[in-house]
Amino acid sequence: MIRIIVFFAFIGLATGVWSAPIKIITNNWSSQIVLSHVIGELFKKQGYEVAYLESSIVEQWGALSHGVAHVQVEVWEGTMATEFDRLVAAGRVVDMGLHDAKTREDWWYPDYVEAACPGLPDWKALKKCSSYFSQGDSKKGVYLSGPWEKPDEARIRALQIDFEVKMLESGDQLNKALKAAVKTKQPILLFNWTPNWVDSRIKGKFIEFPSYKPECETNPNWGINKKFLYDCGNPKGGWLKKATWSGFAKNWSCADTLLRAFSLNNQQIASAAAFVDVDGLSYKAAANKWLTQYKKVWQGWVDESCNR
Ligand code: TMO
Repeated sequence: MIRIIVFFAFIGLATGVWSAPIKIITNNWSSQIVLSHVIGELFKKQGYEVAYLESSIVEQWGALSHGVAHVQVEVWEGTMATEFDRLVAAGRVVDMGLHDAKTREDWWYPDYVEAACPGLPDWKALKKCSSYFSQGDSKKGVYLSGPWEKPDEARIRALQIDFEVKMLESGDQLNKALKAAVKTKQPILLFNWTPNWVDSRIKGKFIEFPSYKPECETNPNWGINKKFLYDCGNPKGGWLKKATWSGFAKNWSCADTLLRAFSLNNQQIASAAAFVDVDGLSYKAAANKWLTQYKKVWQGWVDESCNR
């Protein structure tokens, strides 16, 4: 019996089949989850075992730093740069390079609201028409955020606009709120990002806050409010990167090479989101559809000597 176990253990080691699974982080918006499954399927083609670990973007950094999780396919500048840069500098997390995509994450509205709030997309228009975005008895405007934005309350305070934040739990909840509002042309101001399914489906704009500078978040004296931080928007034309645990390359070298080559443009990421948020596919089915549609793209990343 022991001999048989030792024999199979040896086969397992020799083929890599029994090595530890690569743990891929899944967050709470569609493109990230679909693309996690896309890279997972490609790792499997290399003979690796794959597991998925659901995490918030706050908690993922601890998991990546300690090797509890190993891969993050979408690190967005607007919401994640601070922690990412700090951990890369400390050698805890590896910067696996850029996607081609240029990103933006910020307050956003569908174009029909402009009729009731002249001056948009300039943020100063929000000073005059906050009540248009109110709900119930309150006169305060309501801004719907997801669980990722920078401190919105701090921005509201610094820019002195009469808004309150209603935080939803996921991209899916934001999508539902947006789709419902658009159907009946209700006022809505919410967190959105690009690339996303919204890009090709709903005409709208980001609010133009004062331009982002890193000092806006570190030096209260910077910007139009001399007392408070966050008197600016998120970056425009932001970067999108991939990240791994520091031990990744040593343990899974073919996967490391593949992930470095994995680079998507805006359209490729937006369609990953649309397969779920517009077409209603499951994340897994969306990943399979994506792999079929973009076969030429991903075949270019695959080192044939790594495939089994
Ligand atoms: C992190 N996100 C893409 C939802 O802004």
